[in-house]
Parts: sequence; C-alpha cells; structure tokens
Amino acid sequence: MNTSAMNLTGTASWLALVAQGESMRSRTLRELFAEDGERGQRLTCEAVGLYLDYSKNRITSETLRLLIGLADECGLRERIAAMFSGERINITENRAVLHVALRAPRGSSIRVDGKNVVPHVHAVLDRMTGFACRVRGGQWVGHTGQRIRNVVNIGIGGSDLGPVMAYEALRHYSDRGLVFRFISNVDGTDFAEATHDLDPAETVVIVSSKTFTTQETMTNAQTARRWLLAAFGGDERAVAKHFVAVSTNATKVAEFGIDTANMFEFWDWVGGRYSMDSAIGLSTMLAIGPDHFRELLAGFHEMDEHFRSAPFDRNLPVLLALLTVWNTNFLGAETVAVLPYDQYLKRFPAYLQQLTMESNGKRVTLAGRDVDYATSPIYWGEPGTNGQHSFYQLIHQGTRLIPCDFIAFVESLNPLGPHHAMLLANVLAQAEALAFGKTADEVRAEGTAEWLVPHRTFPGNRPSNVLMAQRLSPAVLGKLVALYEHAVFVEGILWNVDSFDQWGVELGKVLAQRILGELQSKAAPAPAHDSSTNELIRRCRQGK
Ligand code: G6Q
Repeated sequence: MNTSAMNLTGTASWLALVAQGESMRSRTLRELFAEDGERGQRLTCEAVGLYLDYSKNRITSETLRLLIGLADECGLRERIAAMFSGERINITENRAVLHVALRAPRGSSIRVDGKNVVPHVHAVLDRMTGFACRVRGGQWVGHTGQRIRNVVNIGIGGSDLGPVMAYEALRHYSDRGLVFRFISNVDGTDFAEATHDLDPAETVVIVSSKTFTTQETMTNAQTARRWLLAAFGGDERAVAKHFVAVSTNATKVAEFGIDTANMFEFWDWVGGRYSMDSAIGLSTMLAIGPDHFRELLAGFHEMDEHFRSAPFDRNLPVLLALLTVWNTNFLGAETVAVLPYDQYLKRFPAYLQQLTMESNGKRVTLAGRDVDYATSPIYWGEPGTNGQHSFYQLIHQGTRLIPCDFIAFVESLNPLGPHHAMLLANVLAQAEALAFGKTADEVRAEGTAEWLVPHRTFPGNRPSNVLMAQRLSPAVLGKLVALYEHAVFVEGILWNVDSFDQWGVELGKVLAQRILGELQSKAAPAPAHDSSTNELIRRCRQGK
C-alpha cells in the first residue's frame, strides 16, 4: 500500500517506467502502428457504454503492464475498497469520501461511522423530487401567486461548476418553459446581468452552499434577498416562497431567514467538487426533471460499479489515470487538453479544471513530505471544432507535448443536415493528425517550395485519447463525470496526495478579508503590506 513511508520514485515499477520512458521517447506512433496492425482495436476499452481508444498514446503493452504494476505497488485495489467502505481517506479534514453513496440505489448500504447513509440520500432525493415536481407543475407559486418561471442558483466552486456544466450538457432534456441563471462571482456584474430581465415574483432562488459561510455566495444571497424584498415592499414573508437552500449547515440557513423545511441537505462526506449529484444538483433536477435526474445518478452508479470491480487493464478510470501519470511523469507533459466535440459539453473543461486541479494540485504527500515528482497536470480546453481555429496550432506544431482527451458522440441530439458528419470527421482527423503528422518528405512530395517545407511539416507523435458514446444522455453524462472523478482518485493514490482537501484556497481568502477592511475603512490605513500591495490599495482607495 502507498503509505506515508513509501517512496514512490524508488519503487521497482517507477524505476522500470523511467527506463521505459527513455526508450519510448525515441519511438513514434507511426512505427508503433506499423508494427501492430491491430493496435487500434487492441489498445481500447469498452464498458458501460463508453468506448476509450487509447491506442494513440506513446505506449506499448509493456508500458501498460508496468503502469498497472505501479498501481498494484501503490495498493490501489485496497484504496478503492477503503473509499467505498467509508474510511476517512480525506486525512487532513478527517472525513470519509463517499460521493459514490449519492448514487447508490435505494435499498443498498454504505456505512459512515457504522450508520447506513443510503436511506438519508434517498430521503433527500425524494424531497427534491417533490419540490421539483411542484415548481415544474406550477403548484409552487411565488408570494403573489404567480407561477415560477425563473430559477437562479447562487453558489461558487463546487456549488456552481457542476450545476452549470450539467445544465448546459443536458439542455436538450430541459424544460424550456423555465429560465435558469447561475450566479457565482462576487463581482456585482454577475448578479446584475443574471437578474436584470427577471421578474422577482416569478423567480425562485436556490442558495447552494455546503458551509453557508462562503463570502461570494452569502453576499450574492443577501443581494438577492434585497432584490426580492424590494419587489414586495419589504414583506419578509416572501422569502419562504422564493428562497430555498442546499447546505449541510441548518443553523446558518435558518439565520439567513430560509425556513429549514425548504432546505435540502447533504453531508460532510461529500466534497464540494464531488457534489453535483447531491442536493447541489437541485437546479439540474428542476431543469431536466426527476426521472432524468435519476437516470443521471444511475449512469454515475454504473461507472462506480465498473470502477470497483473491473480488472485494471479493462478499467476505464484506471486506464485514463495511468495514461495521465505516464504522460505527466514519464514523458514530461505538463497539461491535458479536454476537447469535447459536442456544444452541449462547452462547460465540461471548466468543470474538470476544478475536479482535477483542486484535487491533485498538491505538493506534499499524505505524510506531509515534499513530492519529488510532478502531480496534477494543468487541465484546459474548449469544444471542437472552435478550438481548431484557435489554439490547436500550438498542439500540432508548438514545442510542448499536450496530451488531448477528445470526447465525441456517434449520434447528434440535433441532427441537422451534414453538421454531425462534419463534426465527427473533424475529431477523428485531429486525433489522426496529432498522432501521425506529416513528414517533410510528404510535404515536399506535394510540390511545396523548399523554404516552406519546415513550416508545413507536422512532427506528429502527439498523444491523445478518444472517448466515444452513442449519444449524450443524462446517464452518459453521469458515466463521464464518474469516469473522471475516479481517474482523479487513482492519480491521487499513485501520487500519494490528499485529493479531497483544498488548503491552497485559504491564504487568499484570509488576505482578502484583511484588505477589504482596509479598502472600506474611513481613515487611510497605515501601510501594512509589501510596497506593491500598499500602492495598489492606495490606488483603489483614491477613487472612493
Ligand atoms: C470544492 C471546494 C470549493 C467549494 C466552494 C463553495 O471542492 O470545496 O470549490 O465548493 O468554496 O463552498 P460552499 O459550498 O461551502 O459555499
């Protein structure tokens, strides 16, 4: 097991992988494909309706064997069991990590401190269902009896990115009679623009905050309260009809003035960035309806079961993670581009940024020692084909190695003439071009002037994964998110970091609090910072 005492870079598998990395640096995907006519079928994995083609990675079967050996040496199998059994694997916060319980079927049992949490999960889901049906059916009306037509979710980080992503991803399945807005930024512009055309009398506000203390969310929630009460002549009774809360903190919810009967609960064993399938998904349920929401959960659960039981060489999250570790630690890649070829997934890269980088952007091991290897790569991306006309240039011909995850669907939800064939042709072409490039001789053979040949040559040998499913559905979205959740978990086990804390966000929060006081104080504050911060504070104050 990858305990605190373990030295990752000294393990037999790691050392063998370093040697393997050296030898693979001189190998090309052209050669690897030429040597094995079946490579494109062999280095693939299909499970729970997702097809992963990882053949265009710079690996051999031996690489994979060594990577799986590393996972074994790190005790991955035991760590998976520990997560599913509710052990407190988030050691710096002393918490269990049980997002898998959020999608466990009714009647199953997952225990935290000896108590089965699944009945609680379903009790909340049932309450969410009741609320969603009343809003969608027009029975839940506003303070003046008007039907609810607008839903505003106020939350940030894990209480925003999942709901926004899911809303966009599942728009096809959403009730078009309802308008959804998401407010996260403490910048008043976010609030102003999200609400300027909404009628408070037809709006329900979901205040989504695990802690109910987050500065941005509480500020936006107070602004929403004023916005709403202004429309009702300050009548406080309106709050009950227009505000609901999603939180773990009933005391703070009540203090805000929201009736705890209108609070949807979740638990401290759900991390913010792993919470889109908890009550934090209330806006998602309102948009797509309870049945589709349960399909989403079923998709998550199918991937959970696959992850828990499939052998590592046929295990989608494990393979995805091992490839990331390979590209990062043995081929020196610093980023991963996530490139969904589906407009509905336009917020998926942003969602993954938090999931991956907040989880594994760590520099010390579980035992608090500095790591001597790279941890999370930088995740980024945009939907295809838009990115092709922008940053793909750098991926094809720049100096950096950028592994890509392409995501595509065989069928479109909006089959319009030739669009979908074109979209698919583009994603397949990009993976092909990145892998095999175009040699100088091939460019010359086209009659290109010699001076232009270097400019028009594509070195290729750029790794990529292609992930495909039949069509984007709630269940498929659940599978896709769970795939990355578990891949992040596997990477964290190998890198021996706590993937479930986020201490790196704290320092800025504390300093902002102090500077806020200085910006708002009547008397000019004595310079208490470095000369740069002091000067910037002075300039901000000047405009007051
Ligand atoms: C996620 C983080 C973080 C969190 C936000 C919002 O894993 O913990 O992004 O979700 O800071 O927190 P609240 O939900 O408590 O407002």
